[in-house]
Parts: sequence; structure tokens; C-alpha cells
Amino acid sequence: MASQEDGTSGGGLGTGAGGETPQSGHRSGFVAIIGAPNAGKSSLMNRFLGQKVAIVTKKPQTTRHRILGVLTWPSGQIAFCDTPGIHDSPKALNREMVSRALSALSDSDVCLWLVDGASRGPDHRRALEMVMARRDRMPLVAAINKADLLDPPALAELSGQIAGQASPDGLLGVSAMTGQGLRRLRRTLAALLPEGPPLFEEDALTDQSLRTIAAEHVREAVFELTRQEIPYSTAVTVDEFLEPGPGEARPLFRISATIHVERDSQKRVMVGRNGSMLRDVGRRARLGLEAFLGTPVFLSLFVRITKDWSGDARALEEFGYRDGPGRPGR
Ligand SMILES: Nc1nc2c(ncn2[C@@H]2O[C@H](COP(=O)(O)OP(=O)(O)O)[C@@H](O)[C@H]2O)c(=O)[nH]1
Ligand SMILES: [Mg+2]
Repeated sequence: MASQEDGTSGGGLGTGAGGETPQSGHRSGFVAIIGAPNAGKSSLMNRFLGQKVAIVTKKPQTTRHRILGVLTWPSGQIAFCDTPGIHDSPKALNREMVSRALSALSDSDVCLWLVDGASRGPDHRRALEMVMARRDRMPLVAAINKADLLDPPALAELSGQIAGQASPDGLLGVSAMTGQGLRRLRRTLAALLPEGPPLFEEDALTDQSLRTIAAEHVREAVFELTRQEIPYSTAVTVDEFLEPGPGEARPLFRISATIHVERDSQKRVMVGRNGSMLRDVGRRARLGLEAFLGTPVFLSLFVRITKDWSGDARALEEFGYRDGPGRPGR
């Protein structure tokens, strides 16, 4: 995936402000991307970064963590927080996801409300409520995504509606898929950020560890290849993550991961006939990871039943979806 932005950089995992004095007029800060499930929040962040940092699927509620993606250009730096979609659900995992999105919002300088240009249901209204509850505390930019699917009159009508409902400081149509409007969006966001030096080193890309990214690629493959409740009943943990040794003639990442499901019937689906589903998931995840890492990967996958984990506070904590007493916030 190519970046739309020239003069941007991304690559390593370093964080921490650089020591040099920035040129005056440099702006930097945190932008939380808030919106309904499936609005395209993860796609937008990936498109800005020119790298797939956050997994993307056609199914809602794919993103469970808050994920930081850093975009750096000569006169500015935006640390985007991609967040789980705002939605209503009684399940512990879902409530945890929404609370993460809202905490990312309170830690940010600007709220970027991403509206799904192609569909607006109850989750759209819920997201609007959340955004409006914080409207007087921070600048708001509303971006109508999937503009590639809208004709100009439809986009104009929707823009009018959003302007009336939220009076945002910036309002524009974008497409995370084609890159349309992203330069303008970057300019609009940057103008609302405080002046100051970069917050992260210029080659910083994300705060996610390679281990987490590996687990997320497996989860993405599960979301893409399984149906109904299976994706939502799946968590992935990485048991072993060995980076290539310094002198290896053919560098190779060796990764083994466990796919946790909630019930025996789900395990049967996840493994598939003669292991075919697990093989397909493994192959897809491996190809994605190889593209991300630029290095061959040896990936072993296991399936385990962790009974009803998505409603269990201890399991959520163990899988990294909930901050326990001993876990630092993420
Ligand atoms: N046509 C079109 N589809 C998009 C666009 N942005 C995202 N999508 C699709 O919308 C779906 C949800 O995207 P995702 O980034 O996972 O949404 P999230 O749940 O808000 O993070 C995926 O199938 C994307 O390919 C866009 O600008 N145009
Ligand atoms: Mg997402």
C-alpha cells in the first residue's frame, strides 16, 4: 500500500522526542480516530502511514486495542490513535473496547470523527453522542469516509447534516481506500494541534510490539476466513517470537501462536477438516506478516479452548484486552 503523503517517514519502533530544536511553526500532538464500527478507522490510519499497522476486515468490531500510529513530515507530527468502534453491547469484551476508545479520546488533542459515508445506523448516532459529550473540551474534525462510494450531491447532503449536528472545526469528505482528501485532512488536523517539537522520533511508526502485530495478523486471518460468531469468539496469544539471529544466512522469524476459542464446536471449525482451516489461516497470516516484516516467517499455530473467555475479566486481562491491577495502561 503506497502512502499518499510525500515527505513522510515511518519504519522503526523507536519512541521518545528527538533532541534537536524544531523549526518554529512545527506542530505535533495526538489525534483520536473515533467512529462507528466499520467506518474505516483502521484503514485510514494505515493509509496515512503507508503501512498496515492495524488490521482491517469487512466485519465490524475487528479492532480491540487502541493502536498508535505516528505520521511524521517536515513541519508536523500526528500520533493517531486508532480505536475500537463505538457501539452498544452488554458483553464484557465489547464494553472494554468502547471504554478504550473513549479513554483514547480523553488523552488526545483533537478528535477526528470518522463517519461511514456508506451506512449510518444506531452506532453512528451513538458515536455522535460520544463526540458531542466532549465537544467543548477539544477541537473536532469530522471526516466523511468512503467518499469514493458517494456522488457529490449525496456527499454535500451528508456534510450539511453533520455540520448542523456537530458544528465541527473541520469537515471534509475522504476515502481511506483511494487516498482522496487525505492531504487536506492532514492539513486540517495539523492546524488544530499545538505548536511544539515532535513527540516521537521521526522513524517511529507504532507503539505496538512486533509480537502484538503478529497476533493481530493471525486474528485478521481468522476474521477473514471464518464466519458467524467464530471471529468474535477468538483471541490470539503469541507463545514464542524469535527474531532472526545476527549471522543467519537466511534470516527467518520463528513465531508460534495460540488461537483461543470458547467452545469445542468452535475449535472444530477453527481446525477444519484435516486441519484445512488452520492451514489456510496460517498461510494468510504468514503472508501478511512477511509483507510487514520484509522477511520470511515460520509460523506455527495451535487452537485451544479457553471457556467463555470473552465474558471473563481474568482471561481478558491475560489476553491484553483489559488493564488488570498489575498491567500498565496501554
Ligand atoms: N469503498 C471504501 N471502503 C472502505 C474505505 N475505507 C474502509 N473501507 C472498507 O470498510 C471496511 C471496514 O474498514 P476498517 O478499517 O476495518 O474499519 P474500522 O472498523 O472503522 O476500523 C473494510 O472492508 C474496508 O476495506 C473507503 O474509503 N472506501
Ligand atoms: Mg478498526
